[in-house]
Amino acid sequence: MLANLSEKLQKALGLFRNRGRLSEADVKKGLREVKLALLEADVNYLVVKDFISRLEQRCVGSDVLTSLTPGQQVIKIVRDELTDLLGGQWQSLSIAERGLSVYMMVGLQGSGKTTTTVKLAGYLAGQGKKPLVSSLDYQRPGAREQLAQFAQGAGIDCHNPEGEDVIAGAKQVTAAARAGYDCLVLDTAGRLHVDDELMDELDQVRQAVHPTEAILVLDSMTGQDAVNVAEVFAKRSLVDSIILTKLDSDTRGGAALSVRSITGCPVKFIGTGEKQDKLEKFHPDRMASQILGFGDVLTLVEKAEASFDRGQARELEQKLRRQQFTLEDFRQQLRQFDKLGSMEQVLSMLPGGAKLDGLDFDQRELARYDAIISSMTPGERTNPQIINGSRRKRIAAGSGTSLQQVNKLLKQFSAMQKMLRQLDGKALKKGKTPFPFKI
Ligand SMILES: Nc1nc2c(ncn2[C@@H]2O[C@H](COP(=O)(O)OP(=O)(O)OP(=O)(O)O)[C@@H](O)[C@H]2O)c(=O)[nH]1
Ligand SMILES: [Mg+2]
Repeated sequence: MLANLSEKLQKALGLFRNRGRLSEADVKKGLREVKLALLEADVNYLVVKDFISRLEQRCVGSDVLTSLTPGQQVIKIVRDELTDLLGGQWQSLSIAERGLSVYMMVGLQGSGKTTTTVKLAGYLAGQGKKPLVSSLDYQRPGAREQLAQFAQGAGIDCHNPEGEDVIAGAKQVTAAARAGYDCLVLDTAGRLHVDDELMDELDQVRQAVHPTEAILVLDSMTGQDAVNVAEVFAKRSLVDSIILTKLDSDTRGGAALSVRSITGCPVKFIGTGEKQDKLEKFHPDRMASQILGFGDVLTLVEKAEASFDRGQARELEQKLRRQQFTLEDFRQQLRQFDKLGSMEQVLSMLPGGAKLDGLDFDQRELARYDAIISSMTPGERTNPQIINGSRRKRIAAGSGTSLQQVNKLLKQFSAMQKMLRQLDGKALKKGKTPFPFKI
């Protein structure tokens, strides 16, 4: 996610890392690189200007440069400010105090409203709610039928209104939802561009149904345009919160970084794929960590907790922190993968994981890996360097694989360990961590 921006920012922050002393000029130089990275990512100019000037004020400030670890302090400040820019804390969906909660999805054509309507209903169902979805898209032929089909595929109830009047339809479905559901997600029509007709229609629907939350669905790939659209919707008071879609695509990231600051509305979820389960909560702090290359160990641990028992999850967390991830742990992970997600997803959440792209793990090889590791002795699993030529042959024969396959596994595992060690190798030996905060 946001790989390009992340790479550039990490490079800029590299100017601060492992530096014993920093002058004011060094800080300015580093922050200039940060600024360029943000502008290239299509982050709104005013947002960048403001962000950099806050950073400058805090970094050049009195006690940072004279501290023992100025580089680390600067990196910590960048992370804190980026978290703030993205909105601080994750904000959950508002829920009606009494009766039906209504979520009205608005946005331009093709932004992902219909897809996200069903995803959000799926999320609500996962929270123990009983959601209904309904389409008020009278604009595009077949739009209502499309929602009905998506909903059916996801096992979500759908009730589309009769007739051809949007407002009457909105009232009709709200009444229907009150009868047997606790939340209603309303899909609406999109337009190619923001126009008054669309705004007026949405205004009327809003007044007719009094949504608990009007949610603007924004295509993050449209960058600065998405932010302009959001600004117009926010000015017309047509939006309470935002969902950014298509963050899995090759987006430069400008919308993700600017939209909160420009509209004042929180981003609550992100869409990370076309499929129904690709809706994630937007945690500003974790996103900032991931962008700056500190990984998202928290999300990984949460996922692990959801699929393993708590004890195992804590153990994994400890091992990742202490960098004692052995082949034995690797094998246990392989066995949990069905529940945990793909290797690629797991790697992408480890610090520096995005850089492992070239390693090319093949999901279909996982069973073979399991067999190979099972043919090793416990000593070999904790200490793979003892696996010499004859041991490799024995392992290949024992697991019914080839020498090349054993070599490939060992090579991949060693690259993974090296990456984990590189995290803070030298500094760890000296007994201190290079991170200004715990991962
Ligand atoms: N990669 C990716 N594609 C997405 C995501 N969300 C939606 N899409 C795709 O974007 C396209 C448009 O999505 P729709 O849900 O139909 O968008 P819409 O806003 O309802 O469009 P209109 O009804 O025409 O206004 C579809 O091909 C979706 O599969 C996402 O998070 N990631
Ligand atoms: Mg639609």
